[in-house]
Amino acid sequence: MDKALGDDGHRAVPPGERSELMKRIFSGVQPTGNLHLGNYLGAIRNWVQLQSDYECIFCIVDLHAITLPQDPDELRRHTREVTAAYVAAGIDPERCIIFNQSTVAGHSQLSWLLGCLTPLGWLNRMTQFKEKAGKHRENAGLGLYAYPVLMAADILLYKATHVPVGEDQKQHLELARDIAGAFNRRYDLAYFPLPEPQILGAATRVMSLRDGTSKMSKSDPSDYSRINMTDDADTVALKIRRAKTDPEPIPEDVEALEGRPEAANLVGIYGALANLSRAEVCRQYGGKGFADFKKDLSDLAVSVMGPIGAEMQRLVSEPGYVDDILRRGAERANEIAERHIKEVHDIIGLLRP
Ligand code: AQP
Repeated sequence: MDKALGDDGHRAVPPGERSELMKRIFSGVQPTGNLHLGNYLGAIRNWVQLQSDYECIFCIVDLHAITLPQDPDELRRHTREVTAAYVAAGIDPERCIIFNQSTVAGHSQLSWLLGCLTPLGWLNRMTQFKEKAGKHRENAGLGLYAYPVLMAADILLYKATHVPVGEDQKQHLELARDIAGAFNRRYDLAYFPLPEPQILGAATRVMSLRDGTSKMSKSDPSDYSRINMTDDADTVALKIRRAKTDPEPIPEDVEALEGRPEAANLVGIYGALANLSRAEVCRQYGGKGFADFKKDLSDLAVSVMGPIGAEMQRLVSEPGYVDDILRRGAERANEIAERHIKEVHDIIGLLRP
């Protein structure tokens, strides 16, 4: 094979770029309020572990948030709150780049460029659009429909190689890979790495406390469906006490959780918080009723989430400190983004006179 060609037969990137392609993480959370245990266990907690092995870029994806209507003051407040959650959970703003998406123009720029080569058929397959647009599809905004292209741009703008997300984002990640491949093929270059999803940890899909068949979500109208990262100890205990279960005790054999979505969810949450497998939790609590188990679960949830929630509240009360983190993060992100946007313009043939 021609040395200038990559493994997939396309022209390889210059050697100087290689080191930059090695191990870079990009991920984000929408500042849409009600940050919950699912966001923590499925995403943020895993990022804390990754920061020592990867160059990490963690974004507060405010442009994604506005694909649905947001109150401007609430949007600003939630943007600071997500930033505070990252830092309170243990993400080091010196080591990692933390910024909000709208402060780096490259996200919107690359989104347009990638949108021009994304077939509508690929977007029509996205299940999250169907869920969020609901029955009134014709009234849904173009932004909501094009959301996965912006997400591909978020990742590819930094040539991120790995993307740690919860299971619900898997389909969007696959699309990002397809879009990267389409760009590389169109210009016969191995320019964008194909980003690898990292669906990590024991709680890749935490379910609602009210319905074990739907995921815990910020937008669920019932606050009893989720444990918010800022809930106090009494609220956590109340929500867990009221969490839906079934009349059967916890089984000794984990297989017997099959067909018991609410029981499986609570056992899963306990395991994720205690760093135990579901089988280990079943062995420990097998035969016991949910009343005792729920008491232990709330104590555990409060002991893990309480200090993080308290630190979040403390940081949010210091908006100057949070804004400094975002400002510095935006400068660092822009350095990478502007370089890559220039390269992409050159590849496409957009003249920069
Ligand atoms: N229930 C969940 N279990 C595990 N991981 C989850 N994530 C979200 N919900 C769960 C992961 O959290 C990260 C940030 O998610 P997001 O804010 O970008 O949006 P989302 O996936 O749409 O999350 P929500 O909370 O359900 O918001 P709404 O209600 O607005 O849709 C992602 O890595 C996600 O996988």
